[in-house]
Parts: sequence; structure tokens; C-alpha cells
Amino acid sequence: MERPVIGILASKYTFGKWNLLQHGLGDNYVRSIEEAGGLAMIIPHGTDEELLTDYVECCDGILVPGGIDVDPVLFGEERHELCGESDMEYDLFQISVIQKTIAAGKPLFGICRGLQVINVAFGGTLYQDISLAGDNVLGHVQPQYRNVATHKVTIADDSMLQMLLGEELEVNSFHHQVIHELGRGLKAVAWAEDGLIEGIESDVYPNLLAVQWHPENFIMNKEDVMLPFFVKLVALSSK
Ligand SMILES: [Mn+2]
Repeated sequence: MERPVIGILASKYTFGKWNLLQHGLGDNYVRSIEEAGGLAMIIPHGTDEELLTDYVECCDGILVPGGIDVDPVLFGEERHELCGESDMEYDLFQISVIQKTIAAGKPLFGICRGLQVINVAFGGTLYQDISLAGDNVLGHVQPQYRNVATHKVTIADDSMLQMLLGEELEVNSFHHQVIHELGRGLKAVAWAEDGLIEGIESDVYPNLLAVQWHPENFIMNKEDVMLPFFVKLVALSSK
């Protein structure tokens, strides 16, 4: 069987007493893609545009995973005191891969920061902290463990996400930022009970799907209720 190759953008961190730079790939992402019938491949972070083009060429679909905050300069705002750690070079690496994926006509997926950076790459903006989104926002940074669902999302009719996961869903939540203004061509397809956006798709770019929660963590449960998300991701990448 041909297994579609899903490229997952590496996380960037240092390790050990020498602080050597690393290219990370979370196990839950890998296991979820493999369980859904795909191959998980790391796309190392870097700035060489020709190399990034070649890495995208190797993949059938691209997944932008969770991570640190996006530099607010990239959506035209000054840094708010509640904005967290960011890395401009890393942001530009991810935005470049997103643009190359779109240019190549390949499926594009996002999880948590991935949804946020896709929105920014399409010209959208973020709330630098969820408290700036209004007075009645829910807690979106849960103390419970990663594979525990803590808030509800409502999913739009006529969306890929509703076909996969139904009209309503309990999800986990580990984000202190959220989408403010949507990027060009993007539409919201899932919302928390406080009205904040938890999922996006696109009418102009149909093979795009991103969520604010962390479906990959549910692979740790005996029954993985989020597996349809990854099955769809692999299926879209097999065309
Ligand atoms: Mn949430």
C-alpha cells in the first residue's frame, strides 16, 4: 500500500549542556499519522529557500504543529506585554513552507500554533493573549493532562470538520492566543462556547484544515476519538 508522506514542521529547541540546536518532532503527531495510514516525516527548520522547496516536494501533505507564539510584527502589531516567547526566524521558516505548500497545490494542515501561523500567513491577525479577546472568555490553558477534553466546540454545517467529528465535540485546550481577524480566503468552522475560533477551512483552498486544539494527544487514549481527523489528513494527501 502506498502510504502518503505527511511532512511535519520541526520544532526548534536546544538540548544538553552544550545547548546544541535540535529539530523536534513530537511522538503523538508521529503515532497519529502512522495510525491513520500515513508516514510522518520531519521537515527541519531552516532558512534556505531552495532546500525548503525540495522538502515540500518530498511530501504529499504538510502539517504545521503546535509551538511558541508568532511574532506580532508579522501581523502588524507591536508586542503586547502578555505576548509569549517568539522566534522570527522560525516564524519565517513556517510561513515560507506554508506558501510553498499552497503554491505546489498540496494539502495543508494546522494544529494549535499551526492554525495561528497559517492564519497569519494568509494575512490574518491574532489576539496576543486570550484575555484581550473580551471579558467572557473561557479558560483555554487547561491544567488537566494532554489527552483530557475540557471544553466544547460547535462545528459548522457543510464543513469537512463536521463530517469527520460531528456537530459538537469535547476538546483539549493549551493555547493562550486565538485568531482575531481571519486571513484572506479562510473561514471559521468551529467555535468554543465563548465564540472564539477553534477551527478553520477555506473555500478558495479546499485542502486546508486546521484546529486550535491538540487532536494528536488523544492517541494516548484507549479509544482515539480524534483519529478521523488524521485519517482525513492522510486521505486528502493521497490524491
Ligand atoms: Mn480552546
